[in-house]
Amino acid sequence: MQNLDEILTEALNKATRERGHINVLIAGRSGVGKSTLINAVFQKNLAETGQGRPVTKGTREITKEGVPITIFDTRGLEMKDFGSTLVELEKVIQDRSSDRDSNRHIHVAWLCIQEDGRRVEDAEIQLHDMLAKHVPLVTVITKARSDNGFRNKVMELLPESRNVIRVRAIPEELDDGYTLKPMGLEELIDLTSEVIPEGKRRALAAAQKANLSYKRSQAHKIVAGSATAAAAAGASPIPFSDAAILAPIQVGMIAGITSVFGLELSKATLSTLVTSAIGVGGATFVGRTIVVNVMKFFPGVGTVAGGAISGATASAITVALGEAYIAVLSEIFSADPDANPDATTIADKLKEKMRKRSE
Ligand SMILES: Nc1nc2c(ncn2[C@@H]2O[C@H](COP(=O)(O)OP(=O)(O)OP(=O)(O)O)[C@@H](O)[C@H]2O)c(=O)[nH]1
Ligand SMILES: [Mg+2]
Repeated sequence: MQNLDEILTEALNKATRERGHINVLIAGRSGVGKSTLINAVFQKNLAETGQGRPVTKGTREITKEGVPITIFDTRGLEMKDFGSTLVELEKVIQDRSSDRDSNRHIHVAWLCIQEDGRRVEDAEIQLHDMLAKHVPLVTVITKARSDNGFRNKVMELLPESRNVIRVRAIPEELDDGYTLKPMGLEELIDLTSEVIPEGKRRALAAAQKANLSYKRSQAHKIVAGSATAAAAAGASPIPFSDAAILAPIQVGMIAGITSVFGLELSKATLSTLVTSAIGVGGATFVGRTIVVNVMKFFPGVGTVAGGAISGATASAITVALGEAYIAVLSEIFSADPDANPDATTIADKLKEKMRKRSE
């Protein structure tokens, strides 16, 4: 029989492994808005507050503890020795893509060109040619205001782009008092998701803050997977005394959802969620207590028929728990994409949400 610590450790390891780490290369001339875009799209003002480390003369690698992304911020396109920069960069990309650990590959590149100049330079075309040879390339037209056919021109000149997206990373105030709202950021995440390996989507969901629906859709996939696992566990009805076998599935699901929403994946966080939201007291029969308490929260959802839990019930209570948790996190992050809620706050809201659902 597993104790709580073992259940939590297993759930955390699985969630961390399945989330993985994504590497995004963001290239463009100085001043096109790369740092602004990074801060608008990813968590925690990565471009300003992240740890930067030079990789080549023109490229630095930015990371931040707890955010499963590494950004390769590439500039120097306007330098005279751009040719050697390009060779150096290509070598970095090739070395990484031959690494056996897929968490080290560069998974996608964003080539940023600003709309203002309405020009695509030679250096940008060369960079496009080189990048597209090795990684999926998305071209980003930054500081978008009025297209006037520029996007078509870009598609013509940079034909290997998997997509060309116009974005405005920050609001722009016009002289007459109008303000243009940010645009294109959600779409940039959706289109990026389409070109990266499926195994990197959870890391993308976790690292970004611009697209809440994307986090939700990744979380729903986790719920669906857990529901299937729970149904399989109950394929021959689970005697009530063995309900504990569902606990790792449900705690694993909570850990997975926590991870795609970009919250800290620590034992302390997960432990607070499980103990205070679901209510787990003593150390004996923890697994069963978790499942029994979840069932108590959703009395209408499934029943213990003849002293056993059917596959349908096991799956239904798992879905109810997962959906309640997604709803709580969605509310928190739609109120504030930069929210940094502590585990106790989340646990209280989850308990409240489950109470409401059970009424
Ligand atoms: N209006 C408007 N201004 C923007 C936008 N994105 C960036 N800027 C401005 O453009 C300037 C340059 O932006 P950065 O993000 O520093 O550009 P960068 O590409 O990181 O520049 P380097 O780090 O020098 O390579 C800043 O003044 C930004 O505020 C945008 O979407 N709209
Ligand atoms: Mg910058």
